[in-house]
Amino acid sequence: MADLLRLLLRVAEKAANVARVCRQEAPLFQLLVQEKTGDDKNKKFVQDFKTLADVVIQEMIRHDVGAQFPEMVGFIHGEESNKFENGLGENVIVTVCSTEEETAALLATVLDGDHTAASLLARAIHQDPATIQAETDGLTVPLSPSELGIWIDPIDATSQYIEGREEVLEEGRLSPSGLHCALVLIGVYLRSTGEPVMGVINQPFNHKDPTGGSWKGKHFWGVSYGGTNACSISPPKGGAGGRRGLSVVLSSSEKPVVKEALASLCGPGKLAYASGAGFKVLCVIQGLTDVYVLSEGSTFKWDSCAPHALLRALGGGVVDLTKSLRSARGAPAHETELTYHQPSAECKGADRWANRGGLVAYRDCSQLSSVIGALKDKL
Ligand code: 2IP
Ligand code: CA
Repeated sequence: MADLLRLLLRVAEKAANVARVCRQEAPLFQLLVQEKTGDDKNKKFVQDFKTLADVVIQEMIRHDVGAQFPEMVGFIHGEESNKFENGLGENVIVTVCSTEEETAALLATVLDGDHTAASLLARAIHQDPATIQAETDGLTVPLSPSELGIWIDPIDATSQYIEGREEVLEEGRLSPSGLHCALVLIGVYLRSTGEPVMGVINQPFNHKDPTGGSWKGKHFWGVSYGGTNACSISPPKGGAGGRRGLSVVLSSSEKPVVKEALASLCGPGKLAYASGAGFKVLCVIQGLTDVYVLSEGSTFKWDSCAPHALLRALGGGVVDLTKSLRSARGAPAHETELTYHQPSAECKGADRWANRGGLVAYRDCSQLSSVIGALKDKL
């Protein structure tokens, strides 16, 4: 497990590099942002480029993990399909080839022959990332790769990534939107039960290097299985809300009835809104807020798996909101914690992997109970 964790930290850092390169290198950045002014055909092409950046990152992770752990091939899933239709209506399977030149040539076919952009992207994909320091020595978990599956979200909060507003993060303060909300999420689950056992989160745009002005990232990881719980960050101080009162983060598009019920539970100034599903869970992990509530089925397994594993390592979790409300109303008890191994049979396409009942992400069980109690008669 420690080997897998080290590999995931490395590939997440490579993914973060690709995300940074797409904003730093002018020919790629142009492709990312010209959507606003382009005509329809151009819009379609740029839309494709955003998807391409995601697909390339996902395939790179799949390639590197599959190379070191062949037992995991076939169990590495992500948001995107690698069957890619370019702006000219041609179908191309995007993969990472064995050499940078081959990858560049393949990418050029989906980038309308733009060899400059294709070469820049290929270089970032094949580059070795900076060494990631992680205190993983002595971490032993009795699981083998053949028991595990992976969910990848190459870039969560894509809209914030594209918009690219730069914020200076303040210690201990939740900053609701901006480039820092974009995250690379890699979650590992147990194939037999679907429980999330390991998560890596890379925040490619955490702060700017004061000397060179280039963006620097930050990474977080957690492992939780059996009696072993380990996390790169320590549980936040202050325990279960106590005197400071409960704080909650929501999507700005949350239903008014949920906003109102939680506003009266938390009191003034304790309700925050932020972008990015992964980022909101990260805010709970970091103790910037206590709970993240979402009443819609608008997140997916790739959004929640990685940060869920970190929350479990800290003693918290992520539950299905609808199931939790049902059991609070007296329905027979069922497992409410989200799992990652089974699709919803009654749905099609990406919806099969949606967290359909909404969710609550928490660090502390008593805070989860307060939230469920406040919403029990409202939804
Ligand atoms: C999105 C992204 C959105 C989030 C949505 C996710 O993933 O994180 O920000 O909505 O649930 O699926 P909101 O910000 O309202 O919480 P992606 O950017 O990868 O599509
Ligand atoms: Ca996402």
